[in-house]
Amino acid sequence: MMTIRQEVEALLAALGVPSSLTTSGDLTVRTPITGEIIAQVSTITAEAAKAAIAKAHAAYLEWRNVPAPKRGELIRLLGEELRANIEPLGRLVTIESGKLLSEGQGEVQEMIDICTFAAGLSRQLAGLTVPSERAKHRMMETWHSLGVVGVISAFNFPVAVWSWNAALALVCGDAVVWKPSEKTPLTALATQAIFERAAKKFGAIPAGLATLLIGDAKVGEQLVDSPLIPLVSATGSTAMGRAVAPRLAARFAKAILELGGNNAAIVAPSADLDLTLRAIAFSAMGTAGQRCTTLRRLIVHESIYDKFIPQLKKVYSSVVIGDPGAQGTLVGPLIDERSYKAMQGALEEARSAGATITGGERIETADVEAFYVRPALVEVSSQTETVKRETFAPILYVLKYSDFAGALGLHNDVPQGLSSSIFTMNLREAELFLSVTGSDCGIANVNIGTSGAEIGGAFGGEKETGGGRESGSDAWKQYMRRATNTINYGTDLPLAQGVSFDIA
Ligand code: UN1
Repeated sequence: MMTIRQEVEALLAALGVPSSLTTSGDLTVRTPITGEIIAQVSTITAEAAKAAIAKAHAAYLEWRNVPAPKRGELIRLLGEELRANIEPLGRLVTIESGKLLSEGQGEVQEMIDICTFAAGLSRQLAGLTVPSERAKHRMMETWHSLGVVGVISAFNFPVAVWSWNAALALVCGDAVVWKPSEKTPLTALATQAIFERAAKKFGAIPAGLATLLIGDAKVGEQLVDSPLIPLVSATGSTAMGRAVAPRLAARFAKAILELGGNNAAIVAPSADLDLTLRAIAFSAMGTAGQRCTTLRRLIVHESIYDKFIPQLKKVYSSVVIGDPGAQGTLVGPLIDERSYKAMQGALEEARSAGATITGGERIETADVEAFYVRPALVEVSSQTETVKRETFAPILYVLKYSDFAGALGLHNDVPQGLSSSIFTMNLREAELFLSVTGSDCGIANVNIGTSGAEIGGAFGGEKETGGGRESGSDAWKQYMRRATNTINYGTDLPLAQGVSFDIA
C-alpha cells in the first residue's frame, strides 16, 4: 500500500510538477488528513518577489497588446488542461486541504467553469455608447487592461479563488501574481504547471505573465505595497483585510476583498423541512465548516423548533467523520490545531454563556496528529459576541424567533455580510428577504443553503466581508480601467452645459 507521501509524489509527477520543487525547501507541507509531512517547498524572499513583480509588469506591457479574443484562447486552453487533470488535481486538493474528494473535484470544476465563462467574456468586454448632448459628437466608453493583479488566496479554496481572478484578469489583458496560503503550496505548484502547459499550447506568452510566489506575509506585503500592482484581490480573514485595505487605500490601489462571513438561514413555519434539513447539513457541515460561505447561524421559527431541531441533532450525531478520501465520509479534518483550538475556545465561551451544545468533541485518531471533530450545534437564547464572530470551524448557532421582523433583525445584526438563505414557501417572506429591507448580504438565497455558489454570479459580500465581487456577472470590470471618449466629427465646438467661451 502506498503511503500518503508516495501518493502525493505520484500525483505531483502526473500533474507535471518537477520533484526538485517539492523535496527540499524551508516550508514543510503537511496533510490535515493524518498530520504527516508530505513535501518540502522553497519559499521566495521579499527581494525576489519584488523582482518577480517587475517581470510581471513587463509581461503585462506586452500582453495588453494581444487582442482580447486571442487572450481568451489561452484561458480556453487552460480550461481544457484543467479538464484533463480534474482527478489528480482534485485529489491533491483533498490531501492538502482536507476537503472531500467530490469537493476537491468540485473545486477544479469551478476552475473549469470560470475558464469557460472568461473565454466567452473575452469577446464581450464591451463599453457603452452614450447619447451626446452636443451635435455631431459621439460619446462612448472603452475598457482597457489595468496592469498586474495581485492575488492572495486562502487554504480552504486553494486553487479555485486563483482561477476566478486569473481567468478574468488574463482575458482583460492583465498579468497575475499569486501568493497562495502557506498551507497549500502543492496545489498552487500543480496549478502553475497546468497553466504553463496551456501557455505552451497557446504559443508564446510573455515570461512572468502568471507568476506564483510561495512565501510568508512579507511576500504578501510586497504585493500590497508595490506601485506596479494597481489591484489586489485578497481572500481571508477580516483581520487580514484590516491589515491590507488601508495600505492599498494609502496608495490609491484598488482592492477586491473577500473576508469573513457569518452566514445565516431563516427557517420559516412553511418551510419544506425535508429539503431544509439536507440544505442545512451541507451548508453547515460541508468542507468541515471551513468555507467562507458556511452556514454559521440558524434562525428557526418557534412553532417548528421542537420538531426540526431534534431532526437536525440526529443528522449531526450520525454524520460520518473521517478520511475525506473514503467513501461515505461527509466531514473531513480541520486544517490544523490552531483551528481546533479556536473551535474549542468558541464552544467554551458559548457554554459559559449558558448555551446547549450537541457535538463539538474531538474524534480521537490513533497515532496521527490530525484534528477531526464532530460538528457542533449550539442552541443560544441571544446573539452574543461569540455568535457574532466568525469561527472558521463547524459550529452552527441556533436561535429561535417568533415574528419575521425579529428574525430579519437577528439575521442582519452581525458585522459580516457574505451569504444568507431563507427556507419558506411563503412568497411574501421570500420576497421581503430578497428586498432592500431584507438580507443585507452579497448573496441571498431562497430554499437553498448559503454555500456552494455558482461561478456565473458575482461572488462576495458587504460590511466586514469587504465589499469585493469576484467571478461572474460584471465582476470583470474591476480588472480593467474605463475611459470615457467623446469624439467631435463636426466643424463647430459646442461646449457641454451650454457654456460659451468665445475667443474671437
Ligand atoms: C470560499 O470559501 O472562500 O460558494 C469560497 C461557495 C464556493 C466558494 C467558496 N463556490 O461555497
